[in-house]
Amino acid sequence: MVPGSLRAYNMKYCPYAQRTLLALAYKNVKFDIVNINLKRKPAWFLSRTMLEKVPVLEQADGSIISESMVTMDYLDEVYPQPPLLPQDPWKKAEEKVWVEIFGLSVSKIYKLYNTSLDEATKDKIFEEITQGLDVFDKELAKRGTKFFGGSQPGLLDLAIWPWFERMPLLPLVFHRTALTAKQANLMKWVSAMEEVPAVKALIIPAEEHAKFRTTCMAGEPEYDLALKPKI
Ligand SMILES: N[C@@H](CCC(=O)N[C@@H](CS)C(=O)NCC(=O)O)C(=O)O
Repeated sequence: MVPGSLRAYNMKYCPYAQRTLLALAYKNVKFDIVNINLKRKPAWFLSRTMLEKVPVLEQADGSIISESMVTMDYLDEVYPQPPLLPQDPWKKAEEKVWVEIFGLSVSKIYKLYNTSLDEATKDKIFEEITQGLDVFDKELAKRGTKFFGGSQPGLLDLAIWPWFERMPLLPLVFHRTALTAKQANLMKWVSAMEEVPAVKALIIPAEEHAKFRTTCMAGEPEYDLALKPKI
């Protein structure tokens, strides 16, 4: 590994790992990526992390940290520009609370991919996701800013983006949608996020996300999908 650079252990389609990559890219930190097959985790990976999940961030001395929010926090401390969090400790904490709220609402989207769900349960999950989106739409209106972080994206923007990148999967996989014109502030926010260079650099097209999800639902996740020849 290049001295002074970082290594991100990743799974290409993992929204949590994408948080770490977004923070690295946003702060222009040098890093390389090692993708892990999560279904057959290599022994060398398991021997290095007790949490057995991606993302994992490694520095040149071989020491590691895990958990997406921990890695984002670390990166924000060590590479303060551009900042992800406000200076004020209370406001900092509030932003992290919002990430938790997101975790309990919109990120429930993943429950939908359980193939044994009946239609009524799917309806209920869609309703919960919509309610969660409404909460974030209102919060953005209350803040009156382009991004949750203000005129530039902050921690909350980058931490929740991966789920919005995957929102266009819903029509592709379930033929229905959760984010609609009703959440006009969020719709505008999505367009603004799509123009952020770090977001642009890491974006994966909805069709590829959908293909990956389909392989997961079939029981054999295809982690190297994008490497397969298109024949
Ligand atoms: N709380 C963790 C969640 C990370 C997570 O769930 N990662 C998934 C992939 S998206 C994982 O590595 N799962 C391990 C497995 O599938 O065995 C974080 O925020 O980093």
